[in-house]
Amino acid sequence: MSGLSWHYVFKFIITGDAAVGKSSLLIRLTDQRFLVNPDPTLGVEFGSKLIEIPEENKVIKLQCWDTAGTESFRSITRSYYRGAAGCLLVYDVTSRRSFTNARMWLADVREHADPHLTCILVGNKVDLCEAEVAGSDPASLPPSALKQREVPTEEARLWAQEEGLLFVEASAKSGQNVELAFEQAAKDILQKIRNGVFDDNRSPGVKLSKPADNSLSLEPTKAKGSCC
Ligand SMILES: Nc1nc2c(ncn2[C@@H]2O[C@H](COP(=O)(O)OP(=O)(O)OP(=O)(O)O)[C@@H](O)[C@H]2O)c(=O)[nH]1
Ligand SMILES: [Mg+2]
Repeated sequence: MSGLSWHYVFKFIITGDAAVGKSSLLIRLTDQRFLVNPDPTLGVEFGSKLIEIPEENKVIKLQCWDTAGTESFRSITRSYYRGAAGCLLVYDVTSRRSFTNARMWLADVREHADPHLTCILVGNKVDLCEAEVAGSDPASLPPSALKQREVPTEEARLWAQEEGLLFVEASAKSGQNVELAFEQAAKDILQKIRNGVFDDNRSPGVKLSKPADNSLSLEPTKAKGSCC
């Protein structure tokens, strides 16, 4: 794949309650950084990243719209859902409320985005219950360590299954499973393209990098900068 820029461009949205770590996940993906005190997103922010799917021999350009979780921006952020091929639906594993609200975010996404959109439920901030994730005996942990998690993994996995969502727990802070979350969603979209569910002529969230000579393009299309 030397010299090749990308095979497809996929539009992604990142949604969920305020402060669950949506922007942090995107910054981790694009910049491999973590900010302890990031500014809340005002409306939407944009980030872009090339990811490689070696099993498919494909390079995908992810164009990600990171939306504000704050209610007052809802009408603005909804307008960015249109045509998205992928969605990261994020909750915070230490906040049951953010998990409960994920139902509402999902309903909103389904109403405004492409009906065939691939959605991955991401339980963020697992670093806060690291000892538990590492498989320590819960009885040996201090009460403060156990109190942190409010959403059991299995409960979230079950709900994701019922709703036809992919599922992963991640940490923007440690980087655990962040790239994996985007990769899993991208792989699922590739599968849908193969099955004819997405079509780059009909689906605005999926674009083939079109070459002049009918082989894959070696020239990047004009890069989009950060926005809003
Ligand atoms: N411990 C821990 N903290 C995190 C993680 N991800 C985000 N945070 C923190 O959670 C807070 C909110 O993070 P943001 O990324 O701004 O959350 P957001 O979902 O984009 O919030 P809005 O833009 O307001 O909707 C910040 O203090 C982050 O440092 C994580 O994986 N682990
Ligand atoms: Mg944000």
